[in-house]
Amino acid sequence: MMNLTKLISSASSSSAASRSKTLISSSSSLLNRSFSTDDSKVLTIETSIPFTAHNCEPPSRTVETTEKELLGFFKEMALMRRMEIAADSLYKSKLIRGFCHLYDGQEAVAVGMEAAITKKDCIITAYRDHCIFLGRGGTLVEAFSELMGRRDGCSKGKGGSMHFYKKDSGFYGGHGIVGAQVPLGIGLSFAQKYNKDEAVTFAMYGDGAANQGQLFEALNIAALWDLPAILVCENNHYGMGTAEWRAAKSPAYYKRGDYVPGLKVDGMDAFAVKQACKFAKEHVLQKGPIILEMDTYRYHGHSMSDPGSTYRTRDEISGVRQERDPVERIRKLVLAHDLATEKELKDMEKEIRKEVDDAIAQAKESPMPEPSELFTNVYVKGFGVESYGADRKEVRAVLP
Ligand SMILES: Cc1ncc(C[n+]2csc(CCOP(=O)(O)OP(=O)(O)O)c2C)c(N)n1
Ligand SMILES: [Mg+2]
Repeated sequence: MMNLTKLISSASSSSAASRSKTLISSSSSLLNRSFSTDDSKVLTIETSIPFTAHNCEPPSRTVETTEKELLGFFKEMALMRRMEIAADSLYKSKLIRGFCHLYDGQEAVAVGMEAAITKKDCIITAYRDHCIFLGRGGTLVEAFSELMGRRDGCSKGKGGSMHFYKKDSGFYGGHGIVGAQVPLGIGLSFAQKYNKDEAVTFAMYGDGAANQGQLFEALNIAALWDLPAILVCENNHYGMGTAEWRAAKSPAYYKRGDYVPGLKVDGMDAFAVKQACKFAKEHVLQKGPIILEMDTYRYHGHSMSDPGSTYRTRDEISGVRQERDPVERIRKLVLAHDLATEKELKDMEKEIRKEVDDAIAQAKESPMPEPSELFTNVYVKGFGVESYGADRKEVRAVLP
């Protein structure tokens, strides 16, 4: 069993209450009780713990933000949380079928990363992809339609939970083969460098995938050619039901690139994630790849078929919720800066709930894809793909 105290306290050196005191270094505007926050008003926030660096100088713990961004973080993360909880219910009522991997607990990674980059930068991830898609500007209706296999889904209802895409804002999926998205991400970063885009790629993978050979092969090429690639290891401490210590000789994933620099980040602190991603983007554009290990946690089981409580204790899960929850962390900051009252935040959550329910209702109206759609989006159009029989002599079909 994972070391419970270590997991819970790894990112909280002090209690939540005393922590929020040290976090606030700007004067909070007592008068600003409405949501008409000032976009230009700069606040400075201290990250929960310092960054731990490998082969590089770590960035500062002091992060700049604005009132608008802080409140925006709360809204985005609460929306993601609600979307995942609703997906859980839809799965249980059999409106979502097949695989479904939820992201609740890990929201700070998606939100913090997005805050540091632009849509010219690319993201590619594994199957735990719903919230990354939302972060890239995908809509709730597209997300729920995809989950329920409907035509209005972001992959036309043909991808499902594991294969969300939004290419027009640099999101390249949504991949089911563990680790396989990392070499693809390195390919994206190669294209960015080749085309002189001045943009970077975030290739995300889990602690389980971190032990795969293809990751190191791709990293070698990325380092050799100084590609603008950021490898983001979302360390939620389990690969399915296997705790990291049972799978990895060294679970210090930020150091696993050896000659490639790395940074360990509190992945439950959206501002630490933002700071790390900003730092990483500047780094890779000049010096080639870096690894960011995000220390995070998933509340749900691995997928909907895993209750998530056989290989870890309930105390461990509730301990992380109480001490490190990413949404609660932001709520405390909003309150400490007096940007909203507790009631106003609760009302915002009610609104979010309604927004999610409305999106589900709309997604349910979306029809299933036509059967002819089975043959589209499989191969690139115009390549004249032909299908042969087993004898390979007779052409049986020419795919559209
Ligand atoms: C090549 C390959 N091997 C095994 C699997 C089955 N599998 C799916 S998810 C998973 C665990 C991966 O864990 P991790 O990388 O930590 O990601 P997390 O689910 O925690 O986000 C495994 C073994 C797979 N999909 N692909
Ligand atoms: Mg994992």
